Amino acid sequence: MNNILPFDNVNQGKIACITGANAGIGLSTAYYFASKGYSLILLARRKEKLEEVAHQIKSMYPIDILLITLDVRNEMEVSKAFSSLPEAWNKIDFLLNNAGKAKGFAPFQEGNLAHWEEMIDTNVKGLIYVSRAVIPLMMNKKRGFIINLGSIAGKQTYPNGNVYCASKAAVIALTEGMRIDLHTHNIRVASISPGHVEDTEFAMVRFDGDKERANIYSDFNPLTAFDIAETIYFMASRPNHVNIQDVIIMGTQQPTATIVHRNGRVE
Ligand code: 8X3
Repeated sequence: MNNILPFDNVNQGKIACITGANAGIGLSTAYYFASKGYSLILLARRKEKLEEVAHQIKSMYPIDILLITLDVRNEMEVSKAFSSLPEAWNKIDFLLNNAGKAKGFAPFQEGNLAHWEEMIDTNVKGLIYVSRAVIPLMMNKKRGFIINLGSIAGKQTYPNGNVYCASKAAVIALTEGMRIDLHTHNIRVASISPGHVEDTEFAMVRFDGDKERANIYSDFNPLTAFDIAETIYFMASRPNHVNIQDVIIMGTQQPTATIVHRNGRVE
């Protein structure tokens, strides 16, 4: 799933922190930033998988990696992890708030409360907890860049998307709020909102492991996690006076959240 990039040490000494680093866009971004010489702080819930990810990345790129196993929904764990970072790791340059999920796809009147709590706790509250813990470190450094993973769902509400769409609309609002409050601290804040992205766990999680329902990418050419990682790196690698604030990125066959031209894998 990850295009192999040659190593370039252009960001030596810089630290990028990525949440939800075990899969999909987070994983692809971890590889991408590693290839560009960043040291990585990788956060995820599954310890063994995270260790395997770090092992694979290190086998390809000579960078340092710090692993933090936690659930971003746990505010105590999040604040403890960031307030007790080793000295060598507490000057974070870049944060990708990627941890997030969709659970369920039903009309609001039939929605599952547990699914809603899980999405709000992860997509909104988790992002708030991590940002609140990382921002003071960036303020100490008088520099930083935060990219929040939005979604086309946060820009265009679609049928059955209800609470997921609301959670991603909140990500966009939080991005704007953080940007307004942090610009005087020389901290850039931006969001990226993709449409359909394959080679992620998104559809399988949304449809609770139902492979048939999750088979939503085979009859058109969606974005890949690599496409998003590449764009995130482009945003992050602009000069410090440039902030690409808000990116909507869609596959060519998907002009809106609800329209997909399912006429095969057009290149
Ligand atoms: C993922 C994209 O359109 O399935 O957030 O909501 S979509």
